[in-house]
Order: sequence, then C-alpha cells, then structure tokens
Amino acid sequence: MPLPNEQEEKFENKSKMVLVGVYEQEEDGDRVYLAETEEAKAPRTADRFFLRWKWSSSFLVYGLLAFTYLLIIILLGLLLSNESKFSSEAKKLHKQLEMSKELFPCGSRSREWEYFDGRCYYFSVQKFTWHIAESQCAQRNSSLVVIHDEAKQNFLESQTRNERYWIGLNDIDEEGEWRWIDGTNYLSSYKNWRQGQPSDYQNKEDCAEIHFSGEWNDESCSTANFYICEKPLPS
Ligand SMILES: [Ca+2]
Ligand SMILES: [Ca+2]
Repeated sequence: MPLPNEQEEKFENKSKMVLVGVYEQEEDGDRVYLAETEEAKAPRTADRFFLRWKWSSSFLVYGLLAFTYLLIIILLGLLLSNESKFSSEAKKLHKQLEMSKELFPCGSRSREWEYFDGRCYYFSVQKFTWHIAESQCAQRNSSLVVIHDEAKQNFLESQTRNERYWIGLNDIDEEGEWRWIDGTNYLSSYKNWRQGQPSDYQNKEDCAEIHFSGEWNDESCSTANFYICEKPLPS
C-alpha cells in the first residue's frame, strides 16, 4: 500500500533517519501508517537474532542431553543384559560341574576310576608282576589297594569276578610276616584268605592277590596279574 505524500514528508521532516519500511494497521477503524527507520530496525534485528540463537542453542543442548541420556540407558541395558547372560552361563557351567562331580566323583578325566565309600579305585586292564603293578599305581598317584573291612572286600569282589588282582599285601621282607603297604596292622585287621592260604607254595609265594572267588591267595610276586590301585577323592 503506497504511503500518502503528506505522511512520507512527515517522517522525513521528523527525523533524519532513513526510512526503511512502512506498514499499516487498523486502529479503531482508521488506517494508520507506521514507519520503521534504520536505527530502530538494527537493534530489533539483533534482538531477534539473539533470541533465535538462544533458542537454537537451548534446543541443541537439550537435544544433546536427551541423546546422551538415551545412550546411557541403552548402554546400561546392554551391560545388564550381558551381565545376566554371563551370570546365566556361569550358573549353567557350575551346574554341569556339580553334575559331573556326581556322575564322576573321581574326576571327569578319570572315568576309568570307580568310586566307593569316599575313595577311588582303578582296576587295571593289563597284567603285571606285583612290583610293576605297585609302580604303575604310583604313576597314577595312587597305591595298591588295602582292604580294611568286609564292605570294601564286597565292593572289590563285585569288580574282579573270575580274575586275579594284586592287592597291597606281602610277606617279602620276612616269610609269614604279612604287611599292608600303608602300614595297617595286619594281625589286628580284616582278613579274607581262602581256606588253606597263605600257603607259600614252593617257598616262593610272597604277594597277595584277590583270587577268582574274591578270597585272598598268596602267589609268586613275579606272576603277571591284574591289579587294583586306590587313591583318595580328588580335592
Ligand atoms: Ca610267603
Ligand atoms: Ca598260595
């Protein structure tokens, strides 16, 4: 809308300021022309720019904060998820270990060992002389079996049917003086000799074996027999 000449003159006379814009607005039904000068416009523009920058900056800061917060929540979620997963895996492994101990109390890597009453027993699959059998047990961190009572005797019998196995008993040092290799007192401890044994047949039977029947017999130590090793439960 063009400005009337008289109004334009009025502005020019009133101030030496340069007219940079005019606009009109209705005021009580009358049309009023307002002018904007360069001097007035500059601060207003600066204010607008400052406010716009302020809002933009605030928006950016809040946006970054929100993003960081979201990132932290996601990372925490991932950490908790991983921790839960590791915890679950650890429990699973622990359970498998416990099951393994129940199934193989003498060690999952020693399945050839039999468990009985808190100890572990190995029944050889090869035959050796008594002395070699003794060293074979030592190589397995064990020693030839010592039989203290009937319960143990019954367990060994159930594993040695119809075969002959060396045990940790001999009278090598002195004929008739039987000694258990762990120092157990022979005279006062359990015995299970076959009838008529020990016989020291031909004066050369100085090592004890579990015979076919399960009862004990003295035999030449140079005879090749199976053997039984014994050791405590692995810690
Ligand atoms: Ca003898
Ligand atoms: Ca004999």
